Amino acid sequence: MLENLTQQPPDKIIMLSGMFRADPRSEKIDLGVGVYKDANGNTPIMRAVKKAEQLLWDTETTKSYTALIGDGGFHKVMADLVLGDAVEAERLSFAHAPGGTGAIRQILELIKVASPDATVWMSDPTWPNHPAMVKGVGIPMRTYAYFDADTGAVNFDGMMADLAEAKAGDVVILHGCCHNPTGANLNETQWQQVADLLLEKEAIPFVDIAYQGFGDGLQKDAFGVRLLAEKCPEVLISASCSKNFGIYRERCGLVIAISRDSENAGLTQGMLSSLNRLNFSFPPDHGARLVTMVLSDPELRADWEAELEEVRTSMLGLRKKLADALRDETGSDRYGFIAEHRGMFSRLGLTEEQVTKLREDHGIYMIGDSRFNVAGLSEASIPKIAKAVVAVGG
Ligand code: PLP
Ligand code: TYF
Repeated sequence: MLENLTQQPPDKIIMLSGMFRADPRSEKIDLGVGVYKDANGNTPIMRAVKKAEQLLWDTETTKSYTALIGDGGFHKVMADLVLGDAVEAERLSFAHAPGGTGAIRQILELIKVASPDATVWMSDPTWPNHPAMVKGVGIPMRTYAYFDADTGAVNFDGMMADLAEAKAGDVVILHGCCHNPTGANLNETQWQQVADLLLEKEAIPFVDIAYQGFGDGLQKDAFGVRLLAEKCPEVLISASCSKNFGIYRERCGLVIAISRDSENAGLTQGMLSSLNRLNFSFPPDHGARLVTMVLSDPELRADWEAELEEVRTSMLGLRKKLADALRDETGSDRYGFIAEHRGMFSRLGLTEEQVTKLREDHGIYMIGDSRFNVAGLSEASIPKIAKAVVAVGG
């Protein structure tokens, strides 16, 4: 049987991490996979998360199962974090899933059963797991224009023109903030226009929010998702706790579905519960427990918010320093967009060959589309990176 299997395309981001680890050069620089790193290159456990973990060790009395959809306390704190008071609680349903990726998968399966004829739209470009998973679930997909490589900004006219072709019942994936891979984001007016267009077309927004707090701050990063929640009768949301709580390997993500009314929310809740049971029964609890403790305890929450703010501002500082260094090296402002972008990523706009040269000749690792992880930069490496970019012709 197993000899019938065919070779599957690798995840290019994960493959690059393997190549980096295997590189013996001590001066190598990892700007690949989207994991936060501090000034020493470590991915720390956040202070409040560590304290919650210690508290949990002292107070946890059972490891018995939770519920198929995870713990209600976790749903509540996360709904509050992501949505604030944008929508009545009775219209919400939830499913805790293994990571934001797991939440995306569950949403796609929900779409497949609820609306077999729907097309799922995604930005061009987007996180490679979006098309891979949509294809894997067997849903037709289309892309909408998103990025203007010449200016480094959102190609908003192109986006609106493409989305105008969405049919009633189609689902449109939007990055809640900190677009991966481009770092270019919608402004508040543009979010309004997208919301109005989706309402007019009766298309359903699916907001993937994986970096809340990494862009302009916890509240501002939720502007788009909250606006859609206020305006649209149905919204699907996948929220990841991997980055903003630094609990990547705990696999903590959440489906939040907004239905038209409480009756539909009950139906949605039933299906989400069933989908969890069919795929993995109970979700992993540890990460969700930590998130719930941090968000419920005023002291832990304040410390978490403070540390998240340190992370956010340090990435903004690194963006500015790289943009400045590239301006000095090139004598032009063509990399100025790096300081304007938000989140963990931007694309330098290099060719695949130039990216390969950066890796082979300079030990600088970034994704083939020239996406780099801002948190992988450091004060020490920025001048070297700027010189190398110019040396490869960037
Ligand atoms: N969505 C986007 C756009 C991402 O970049 C990521 C990656 O971190 C995720 C979702 C989900 O990540 P995880 O499954 O680690 O929570
Ligand atoms: O884009 C990134 O680098 C992060 C991490 O299959 C990631 O979102 C990368 C690949 C993957 C899962 C997570």
